[in-house]
Amino acid sequence: HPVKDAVGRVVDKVAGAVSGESSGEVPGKPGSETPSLDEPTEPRPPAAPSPDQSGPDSFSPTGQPVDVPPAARAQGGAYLTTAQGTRLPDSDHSLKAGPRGPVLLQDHHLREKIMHFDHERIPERVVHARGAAAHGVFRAYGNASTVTRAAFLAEVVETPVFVRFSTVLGSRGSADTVRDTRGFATKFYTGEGVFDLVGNNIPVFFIQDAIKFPDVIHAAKPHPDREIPQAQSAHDTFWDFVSLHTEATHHTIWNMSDRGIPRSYRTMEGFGIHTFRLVDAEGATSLVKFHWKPKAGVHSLLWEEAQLINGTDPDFHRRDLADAIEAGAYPQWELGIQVFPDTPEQTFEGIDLLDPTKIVPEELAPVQPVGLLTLNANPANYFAETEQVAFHPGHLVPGIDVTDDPLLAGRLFSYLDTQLTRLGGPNFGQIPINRTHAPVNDMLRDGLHQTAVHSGVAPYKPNSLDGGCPFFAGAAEGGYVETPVQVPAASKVREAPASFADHFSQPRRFWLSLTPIEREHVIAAYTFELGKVYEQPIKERTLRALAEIDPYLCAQVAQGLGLPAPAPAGPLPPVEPSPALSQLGQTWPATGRVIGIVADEGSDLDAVRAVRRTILDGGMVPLVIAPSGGLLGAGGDDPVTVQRTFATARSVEFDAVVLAGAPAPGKDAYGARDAKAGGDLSAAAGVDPRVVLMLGEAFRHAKPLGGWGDAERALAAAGIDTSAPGVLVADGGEAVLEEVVRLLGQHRVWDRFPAAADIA
Ligand code: HDE
Repeated sequence: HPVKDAVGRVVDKVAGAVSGESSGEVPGKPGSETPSLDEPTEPRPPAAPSPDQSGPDSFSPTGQPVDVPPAARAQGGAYLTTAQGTRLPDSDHSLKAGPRGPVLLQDHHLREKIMHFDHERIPERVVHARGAAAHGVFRAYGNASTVTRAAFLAEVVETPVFVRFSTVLGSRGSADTVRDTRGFATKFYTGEGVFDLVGNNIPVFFIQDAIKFPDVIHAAKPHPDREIPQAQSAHDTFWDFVSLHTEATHHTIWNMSDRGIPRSYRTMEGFGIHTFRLVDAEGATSLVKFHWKPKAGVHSLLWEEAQLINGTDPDFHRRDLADAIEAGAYPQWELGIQVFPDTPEQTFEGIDLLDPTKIVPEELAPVQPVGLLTLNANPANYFAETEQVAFHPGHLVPGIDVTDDPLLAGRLFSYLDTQLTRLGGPNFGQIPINRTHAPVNDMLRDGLHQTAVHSGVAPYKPNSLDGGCPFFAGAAEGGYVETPVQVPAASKVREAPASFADHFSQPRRFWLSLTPIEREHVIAAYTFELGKVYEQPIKERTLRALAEIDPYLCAQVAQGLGLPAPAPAGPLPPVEPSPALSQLGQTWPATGRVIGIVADEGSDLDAVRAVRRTILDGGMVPLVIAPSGGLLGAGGDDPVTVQRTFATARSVEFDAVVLAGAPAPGKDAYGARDAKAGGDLSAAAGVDPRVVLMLGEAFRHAKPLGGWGDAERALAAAGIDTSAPGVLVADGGEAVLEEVVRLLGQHRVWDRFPAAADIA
């Protein structure tokens, strides 16, 4: 029920939300109790002409309705028209002087159609070009009222949001699972104006001053001569820059860790990076850092998986986000803040809060939850929403202010500026996805793509002709009043503060906080990336930086490169690890994880149905994989829809794989009959080789595996010992599933890795 607050904003009061706590319940969408990813096996009849002549309804690929607000509908009327609404009898043939004659210049429809098509593309983002987005809702717990007057945080209200995730380096059509930083940008449509939290999945940045941004991006983007490599940092110019510019060391080690290859956008943390200044209702200020904590846990891919996915499904993260939302497994994050006193030094425990290459360990300043984000709807149109959304760190609301972080200062200029090129003029705020939900009463006028028809004759202040309107709002009327922060008397200089000179103690802390398995991944990543570098001096310089982080890390990478390991310049500083930086060792819900069920006509279909239902009820996504598409048990009352075939499935799509065995052992299993019939595949021990490949990969990637019936035969064909960790063959599907779900809580069966024994 919309409720208006004191300043007339429409806000939704949330019943029962508890300060500082999440209820765990997902705001429901109608009919979501039976989510299904079944693809239609029967052709759908064409849509009947709509009597009200409205545009077609939007459907997802699995036939679920997509909500487009009526006001945003671009189509109306039953007939094809020109852009001017003139009905058309034909759109397949140009107007010609006779069927074989020349095309006539007077063909206005041809001219309009081709003209519009010629201009369909807009410049892609200069960074973060590749992205995927979703709509959702942010529900504040209200406890942040102690530090901010921003109503969307300080009151128990729901605020609509639009979130865009992205990679940084690749072009718009590049693959999703490259090693890169991920963007995590949230637009809050609050009653007091738009607030954008434009963050990343890594809490530090490559540079401390915005003036270096063109340098780091030019170095990281493909080489200017051949424009390769696409979407990756494994090349000379990147390592040249970061090895010369050692303030990038901290961000780089995060990139080389598992954080650089997230399992899913749903399993990423997000960070505002910069320190912001919050202002409460009395005007008291605090310094804060923003954190997004995924309810599904923080999980990553393995490097081999990431590489396979880039080929088999370059849209992996985009598809994963959309599928999860469509299945009703709504991704959720808690927004948390680390709060520091706003002292003149702007440091905390000796850490400079204005240095965006530094974190404050959570053990020193706990992350306090202040609200819950739920993504519950996919965009209806990629271009209109995901491509045209324009974020800006300067979109602020009363109660949230910026600090003098020199990186943030440059961003406050850049994000408006870039939209002029990308969206073609200063009126991009009028594009539906960018429109604020608060009333707008500005004095900005005209410009390219102006869609508003402004009334009044006096778009200036002071005026008497429009009655002096509109009026200024002070703090009492909800105005954005800048915090009167003292600026120290100083001379103009092009210099960084002395505290910005420490480039290695924090990367060292990060390294020391990782478990042995995670450290092995970091070593492998540096060795891979530097192995792709041609220039020897760049590798040597990077090894010198690694020596300042840790001698073991440096020695291992040096060995992989076949180079001597340098010694650090001096004794390494003592640093305390921060266990919160490790992704391992915690247990998470299995919600939203994808479980492949390998089945064929010989399988016990009752068991398949039951397991599928249990997976769905647990908020996970089951995908039935069979030799060919269509239905299993098509002749029976309750056939099972096949969602992946042996030709389209690859292990990397699944978090776990279970084998729905035949009740009676001894028959050919999992499509081997079909494979033999096809004559071009050799079936090992009566098991389709594609199943053997899937099981082998899933085992190598430490995924839970299980099965019932004669499943053991397929595992044996893949050379998998059923007594290995995380492999379970039982009598029935339910017991297997229980164990698989338990194992998914730790994401992978880490015991399968040699270093696992060392994990505390
Ligand atoms: Fe950005 N960044 N950035 N950035 N950034 C852009 O804005 C820029 C930085 C981030 O999904 C651009 O609309 C400068 C830090 C995200 O649409 C551009 C500097 C962080 C996105 C721009 C930074 C980010 C962008 C390109 C150095 C994490 C994607 C298109 C001072 C806190 C937003 C656009 C989306 C996008 C400039 C550094 C995050 C050119 C100059 C630090 C998530 O304005």
